[in-house]
Amino acid sequence: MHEDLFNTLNPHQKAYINFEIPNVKNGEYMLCAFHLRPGGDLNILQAACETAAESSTGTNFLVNTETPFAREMNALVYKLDLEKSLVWIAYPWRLFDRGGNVQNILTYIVGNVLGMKEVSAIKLLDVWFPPAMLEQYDGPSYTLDDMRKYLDVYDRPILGTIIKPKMGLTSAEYAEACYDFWVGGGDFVKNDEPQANQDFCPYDKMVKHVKEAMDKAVKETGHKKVHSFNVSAADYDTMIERCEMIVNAGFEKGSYAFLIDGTTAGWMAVQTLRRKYPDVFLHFHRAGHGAYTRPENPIGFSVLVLSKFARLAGASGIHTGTAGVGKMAGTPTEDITAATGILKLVSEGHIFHQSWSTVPEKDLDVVKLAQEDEAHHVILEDDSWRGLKKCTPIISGGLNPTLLKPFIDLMGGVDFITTMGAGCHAHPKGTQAGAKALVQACEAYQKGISIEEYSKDRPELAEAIEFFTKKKHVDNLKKEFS
Ligand code: CAP
Ligand code: MG
Ligand code: MG
Ligand code: MG
Repeated sequence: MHEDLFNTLNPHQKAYINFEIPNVKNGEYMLCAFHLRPGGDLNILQAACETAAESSTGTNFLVNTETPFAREMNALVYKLDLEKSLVWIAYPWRLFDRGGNVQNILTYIVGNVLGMKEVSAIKLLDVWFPPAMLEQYDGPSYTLDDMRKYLDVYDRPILGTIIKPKMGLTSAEYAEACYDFWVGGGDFVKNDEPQANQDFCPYDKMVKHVKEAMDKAVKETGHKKVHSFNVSAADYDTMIERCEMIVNAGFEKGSYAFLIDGTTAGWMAVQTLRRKYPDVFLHFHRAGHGAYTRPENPIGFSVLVLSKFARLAGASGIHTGTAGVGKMAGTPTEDITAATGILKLVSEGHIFHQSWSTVPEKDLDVVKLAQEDEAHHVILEDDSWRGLKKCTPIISGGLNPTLLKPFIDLMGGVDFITTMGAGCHAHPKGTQAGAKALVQACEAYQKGISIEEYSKDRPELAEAIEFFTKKKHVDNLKKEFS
């Protein structure tokens, strides 16, 4: 197969290819599928082998220090689709740092190779983990199922907001906005991704005021509430200090989550939080991911790949995008594939069929597990040894109550957290009304009634429809005439 291309390979490149691996899914290999275009005067197979070399044991020349064992650790190009410019590479996962380290894997497969001259385009589209490898990684601990239990919220998305303006409120003003959202009926409030210890909103004061606001809202509504605190920081000690401040502020277990800016704070921060606080919802915000994932970006990796590694690392949830419904670039193919890929126990990726069970797929147990999972039954609560728990899609970015049903219809389910910033705080009658409009939009969905119909005697929803539809109309007009 591809004889003509194979004959162009030099001995160095030939050490990183094998179209005859008897069974790539024998458990030895983590599999990657790249969209790849060659650089310089290389052909795609030469570029693919150079990529396999640089992303495993090699460099740009065959070195005299190579040993027969080292050669066994070579990543291997094992499949090629010339038409689509796709390349499949198998990585002996013995290459990776033991002890379940995710940053080490990414340093290999989307490290130097993204900067190599031998490629002009390289995007990791999908990755496949063998069951035996999954055993070595933490996976999520505290999940959406635990949050549902704490909030007593089932059969609908968790309704959340991000406090806006993104920055600039004092801690008291910030907490006031939390209170307004919670008494308006919202479940979940997150810090925005840059919230930290700014002089006008000191961290300790923000935590204290949020606790007061939450206590007040729980008392008045009779419902539990959750706040996701951004614990990203300059260093490990400061991050832990922020976590401990929250843990010791008197919050009930389950009423707080830790948010981490995973792209800018790094995978070590993500895994540190997962290991130090397994009983806290670990909220992965992905600000900065666009540099790698935007659909039009030829170099980087897909939203699905980012999200799969977040599940492997043990994030309880990660933002997976609004599939183009909201303000961020994204498509159903990208964002819904990512969302279902990390939520379910067995799912179809862009290239690979992935089971997150550590029981071999042929085992009837997995089939039963997957069916239970589809039925949204809690199956890995006590017996997570059988697989990696669900990682929650967090759906945010330009959403508002009128867009809830359109997204649910795209997602094909309600097992996610949605956070609407402007979608609540830009409501003409303010945050509480914004929250009420979101709750009403969700009620309408659950009752199978259109929001227009349902808003007839619900002014908050009616005003949201009027305001956000008009705004969208104005935006479209601007686009037309710009
Ligand atoms: C949403 C948001 C989130 C985005 C990130 C923002 O605010 O707070 O950071 O959701 O995008 O700052 O844009 P709005 P993604 O609801 O006001 O847009 O979820 O795609 O990672
Ligand atoms: Mg396990
Ligand atoms: Mg934000
Ligand atoms: Mg069970």
